[in-house]
Order: sequence, then C-alpha cells, then structure tokens
Amino acid sequence: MNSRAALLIVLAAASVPHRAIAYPEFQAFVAKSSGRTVNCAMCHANSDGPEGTGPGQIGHLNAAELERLGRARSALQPGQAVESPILNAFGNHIIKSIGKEKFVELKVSPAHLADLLPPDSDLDHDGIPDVREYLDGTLPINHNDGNPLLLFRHNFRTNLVAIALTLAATVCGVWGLGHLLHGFATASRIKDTED
Ligand SMILES: [Ca+2]
Repeated sequence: MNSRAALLIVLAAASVPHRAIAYPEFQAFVAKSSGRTVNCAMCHANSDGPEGTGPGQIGHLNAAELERLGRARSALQPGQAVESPILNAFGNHIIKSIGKEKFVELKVSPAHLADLLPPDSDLDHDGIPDVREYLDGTLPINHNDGNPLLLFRHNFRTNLVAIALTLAATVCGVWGLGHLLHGFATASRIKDTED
C-alpha cells in the first residue's frame, strides 16, 4: 500500500459521521466486579465519554485531531503508535497493546482484557499495575486513585529512607533534649549546694 492509499484510508475513517463508538460493556463489567462507580474517565479523555462538544470529545476536535482519531480507529492490529484524542493514556495503551480488532472482540468477555494487557505496565507509577486497577475500578492514570492498602504499601516503600531519617532525627532530638534538661537540673543542684 503506498502512502497516498494509506492517507485516503485514514481520511475516510476520520470522515465517518461523528458517531461515538462507545463500549459500555467494559464499564458495566468493571462497575459490577469492583462495586465502584465507574465513569468514562477510565479510558476516555472526557469523563462524560466521547460524544459532545467538550474538550476531548468528538465535536471539539480540530482537523489534525480528527486525523489522529482516524488513525486510531484504523489501528486494528497491536503495536501501532496511536494517540486518539478522545482516549486517555490508558485507552490508547489498550489499543496499542492489543489492537482495535481484539478490543472489539472482547466486548463479549470484558474480563479477559486484563489477561491481554502487559501485566507490569503501571502508567501512573503508583505501584499498582494497570490491569489490577482495571479490575479494581480505579483510574490507571491517577496515582492518587487505587486500592488504599496497595497505595500505602507503595508509598511507604518509596519514602522509606525519608521516614527512617525523620524517625532518627526525632529520636536524636528527644534524646538530646532529655540530656539537656538533665544538665540544667544538675547545674541547678550544684548551684543550690554552693549557696
Ligand atoms: Ca497504577
């Protein structure tokens, strides 16, 4: 396929009527499995989803963004460097990892998405893999959102040196203050004896 043909395919995909292709099956699965309220922000740029005229929604896209949208919709196979403007980093990560074709197939078994994504990927670097956040119904691109126990464990490990130094400084401070007060008391007793 020459570059002109490829460009025509991209433009054709971008010129499809601006009907959002939503996949509520995934949202419904995560909400049910996690027991949490899950909105479109897990995968989309706009928490209200792709339809509309707000930032990150189809009616708000300029020509260059529409072209990127067309490329993303044409990325049927994994490994393509797509950057859909209506998806967030996790949404684009899904398409890059498994391709659009496999993603659409998973509509009937959205739980299997977690089996196909890279197990060690942690887009927000909060110590909780994206796949775990998907199953937990937390946001894989928000390092403040995650299982509280896992977040605490990660933050404790990350800040262990600072915690140890603070604890040591506190102990030394208390120890030093104790000796200082003891010294004052001793000096006072000596003075009382001399008087
Ligand atoms: Ca994470």
